[in-house]
Amino acid sequence: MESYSRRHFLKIGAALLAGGASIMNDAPSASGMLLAGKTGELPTETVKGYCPFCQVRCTYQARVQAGKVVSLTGEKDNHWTGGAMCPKGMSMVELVASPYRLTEPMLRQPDGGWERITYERAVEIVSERMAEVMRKHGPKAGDRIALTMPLWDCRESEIAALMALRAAGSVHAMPPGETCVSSASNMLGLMTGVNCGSTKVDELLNAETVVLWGANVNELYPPYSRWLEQAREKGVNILYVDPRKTLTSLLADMQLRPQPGTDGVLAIGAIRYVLETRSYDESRARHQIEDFDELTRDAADYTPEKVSSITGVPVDRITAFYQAIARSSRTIVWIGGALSRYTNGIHCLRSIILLQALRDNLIGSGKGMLTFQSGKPAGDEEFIDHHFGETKAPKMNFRRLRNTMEKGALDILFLNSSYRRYPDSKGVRAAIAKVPFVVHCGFFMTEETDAASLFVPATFSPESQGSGYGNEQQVVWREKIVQAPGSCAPSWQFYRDVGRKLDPKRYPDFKDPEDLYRQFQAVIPSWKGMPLERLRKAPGGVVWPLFSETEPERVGSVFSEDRMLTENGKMKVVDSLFGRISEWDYPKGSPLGKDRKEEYPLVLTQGKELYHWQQTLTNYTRTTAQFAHGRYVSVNPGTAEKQGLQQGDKVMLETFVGGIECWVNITDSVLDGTIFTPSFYNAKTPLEENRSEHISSILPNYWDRISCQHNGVGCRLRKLG
Ligand SMILES: Nc1nc2c(c(=O)[nH]1)N[C@H]1C(S)=C(S)[C@@H](COP(=O)(O)OP(=O)(O)OC[C@H]3O[C@@H](n4cnc5c(=O)[nH]c(N)nc54)[C@H](O)[C@@H]3O)O[C@H]1N2
Ligand SMILES: Nc1nc2c(c(=O)[nH]1)N[C@H]1C(S)=C(S)[C@@H](COP(=O)(O)OP(=O)(O)OC[C@H]3O[C@@H](n4cnc5c(=O)[nH]c(N)nc54)[C@H](O)[C@@H]3O)O[C@H]1N2
Ligand code: SF4
Ligand SMILES: [Mo]
Repeated sequence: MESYSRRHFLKIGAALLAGGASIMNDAPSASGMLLAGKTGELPTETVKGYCPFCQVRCTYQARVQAGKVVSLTGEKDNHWTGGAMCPKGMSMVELVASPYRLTEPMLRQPDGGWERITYERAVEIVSERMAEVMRKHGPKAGDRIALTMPLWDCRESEIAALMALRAAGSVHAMPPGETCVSSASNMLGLMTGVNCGSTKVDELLNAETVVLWGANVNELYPPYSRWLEQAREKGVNILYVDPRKTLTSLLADMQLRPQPGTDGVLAIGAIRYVLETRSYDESRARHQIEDFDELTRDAADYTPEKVSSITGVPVDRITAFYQAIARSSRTIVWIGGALSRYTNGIHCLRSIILLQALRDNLIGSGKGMLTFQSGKPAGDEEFIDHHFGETKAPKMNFRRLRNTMEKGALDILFLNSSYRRYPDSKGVRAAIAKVPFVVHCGFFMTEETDAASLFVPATFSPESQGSGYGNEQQVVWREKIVQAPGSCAPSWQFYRDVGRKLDPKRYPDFKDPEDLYRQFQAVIPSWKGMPLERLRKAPGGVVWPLFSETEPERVGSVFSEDRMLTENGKMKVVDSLFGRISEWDYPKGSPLGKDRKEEYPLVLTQGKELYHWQQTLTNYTRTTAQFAHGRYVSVNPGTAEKQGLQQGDKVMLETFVGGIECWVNITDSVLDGTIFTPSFYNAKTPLEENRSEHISSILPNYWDRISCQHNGVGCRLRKLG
C-alpha cells in the first residue's frame, strides 16, 4: 500500500490530469496546434451548456476542439440573460483544465496520508459503511448519516444524492439555502405561500418603482443588470438600500445607506408613513392582510425621527424614500441575501412583505418580490417518495447537525459543500473531526479535502449532461461537452452507484441524467409539459411548472387568481411563532445595540464580490484571482483617521471569536464605524492572491430561528508591524 503526503499528491494529481488528457486526445492539443499555426485545420464543434455557478443559470455555446473547451459564448437568444455571462462562469474554461485538480479517489490512512484507490473501491467502501450503520442502528440509522449539499453540477446529481441518503433512511441533507437567503424564502413562503420570487425579472420593466433592498445586482447577478438598465431607460424609479457603495449604486436614482442590520426599522417606518398618509386602499389591504388592524399598533412608534436615529439616515432622505414608495402604484422589491444574514432578519423581511401587501404591490404586473437564489421547482420529494415510500422523519438543520456531530452521534457525513459557509467555521471543523467517516466529493485540495476520510473527484458541468434550474424557475439542459480527466465521476453516477449497491430493489436504475430526467418527467405531473426535447431546443430554458405541453409557460406574477397562495389567501401581521414586528431589535452581537462591547466597537460586514464565486471554485482560477488584491478590509476615511490607519497598513481584523490578517483599503464606500471584507478567500488555494483564512472562521455561531447568520458582529482592527 502506497501512501502520499498531500504535497506529493498535488503533484500526482497534476500528472494524472496530463495523462488523462493525452489518452483523451489522440490528436495534438489545441494549444499545440495554435503554436503550430494550424488552428484552422482543427474541427471545431459547438455544444450547448449552462453555467451552474449561480441562479441566473446562463446558457452558452461551448467551442470544443480536440476534446477541450476553448471558449464559451453566452446564448444570444436566452431571454433572461440576453447572451451575457460573467467572469465566474467564464472561468470554467480554466477550471476544467486546471493543473490543481484532483482526479483520483483517495482514502485516508492511519498516518494521515492518502492512498489512491479506484472509483469502484470508493463506491464499495461507502456503501459498506452505510450498510454497517444500518445494521447497527436499524430504524435510527437515518439520523446517523447526513449530507451537506453544494450547488450541484445538475439537478439529477442532487436527486441521485438525496435518494442515496433515503436508501439508508436519512433525510438530513443541508441545503446551501441555510446560509443563503433562507430567512427570506421562509418568510415569503409563510406569508405569501410562495417561498421564492413572486414575479419575474422581466417584470421590472412594468414597474413604476423598483427597490433593491440589500441586493447588489450589478455585481452579483451581472447579466441581470441589463434589466435594470432597460427599466431605467423606461423611467422606472430605482431605489437602492445598501450601507455600501457598490456597482449597483451607479444605476440607482436614490441610495439609502442605513447602518447595517437596521433595515427592519426602515421598513416598519415605511408602514407607519403609508398608514399615516392614508396611501393605501383599505379594502385591498384587508383582502391581503388578515389581522390588518394590528399594523397600526405595530408601526405606531416608528416615526421618521426614530427611524433616522436608528438607521443613521437623515430624516429628509427617509421621508423622500417613503414618499416614493407611498406614491408608486407598481413596486417590485428585490430582496438581497444581506437581509437574511442578520439575526433580526425575520422581522425585517416580514415588515417588507407587509409593506408590499399594504400598498397592494404583490399581485399583478410590475408588482411583487424578487430574491436571489429563487425557488427551486418542486417534484424531487414526490419522486423520491415514489421510489422509497413516504417518510415523516423530521429533517435536521445544520445547528442540530452540528450538535449531533459534537456529541459523536453522526457516523457518516457526505461533505459536499464547503464547511466554511457556516459561521464559526473552526468550531464546525472541530465538530466534523468527531465524525468517523467523512466523504468529500470535490475538485481541489481544499479545507474540505483535509477534513475527509475519503475523497471522490467530481466533474465540472461541461463533463456531464444534465438539467439545471434558475431564478425564474426556468429549467435548462446541457449536453456532455468534454470527457472528464482521470477517474472524475459526476455526482449522479457516484450516488447512483452507492444507492444501487445499498438498495437495488428501491433505488431506481438509470443510465445517465437523460434517462433519469425522462423517468422523473413521466412520474411527476408538474413536469409533464417539459419533455427533454423541448428543453434541448429552448435557448433560455422552459419555465416550470407545466402540467401539459399545450399549457403556456407562466409569465409575470405567481398570484394569478388575485390572492396569495396561503391557505386562506391572506397573510398575518402577528405570527404565533415569530411574534410582532415591533419587537424588532439590533442583530445579536452588534455594537450598535445592547450587545456593544467597548473592545469591539466596529460593525463587521462581509459578502460577495463580482470576481468571485462562493468559498471554493473560483479561488483556483487566474481568470478571477487576477482581480482579487489579497485579503483587504474596507475602512471609511473617518474610521481610519480615528484609528491612525494608513492606506495599505497591515492589521488584524478581530472579533471575540478570532482574528484574520488583512490590509487596509481606505474608502468612503463603507460607512464610518463599519468595515467590509470579502467572503470568498480560502487558505489552501495555490493562488496567493486568493489565500487567506476564511472570514467565517471569525464569525460567531449565531442563528435566528431559521438560518445561520454572518453579519453585523462587533470587531476591531489591530495594527500590525
Ligand atoms: N460574484 C458573485 N456573485 C454571486 C455569488 C458569489 O459568490 N459571487 N453568489 C450568489 C449567491 S449564492 C447569492 S445568495 C447572491 C447573494 O447576493 P447578495 O445577497 O446581494 O450578496 P451579499 O454580498 O451577501 O450582500 C449584498 C449587499 O448587501 C449589503 N449589505 C450588508 N449589510 C446590509 C444591511 O444591513 N442592509 C442592507 N440593505 N444591505 C446590506 C452589502 O453591502 C452587499 O453589497 O449572490 C449570487 N451572486
Ligand atoms: N461568511 C460568509 N459565508 C457565506 C456567505 C457569505 O456571504 N459570507 N454566503 C452564503 C451563501 S449565499 C451560500 S449560497 C453558501 C455557498 O456555500 P457552498 O455551497 O459551500 O459553496 P461553494 O464554495 O461553491 O462550495 C461548493 C463545493 O461543493 C463541491 N461541488 C461543487 N459542485 C459539485 C457537484 O456537482 N457535486 C459534488 N459532489 N460536489 C460539488 C465543490 O467541492 C465545491 O467546493 O455560502 C454561504 N456562506
Ligand atoms: S451570472 Fe451566474 S450563471 Fe451566469 S455566468 Fe455568471 S455565475 Fe454563471
Ligand atoms: Mo447563496
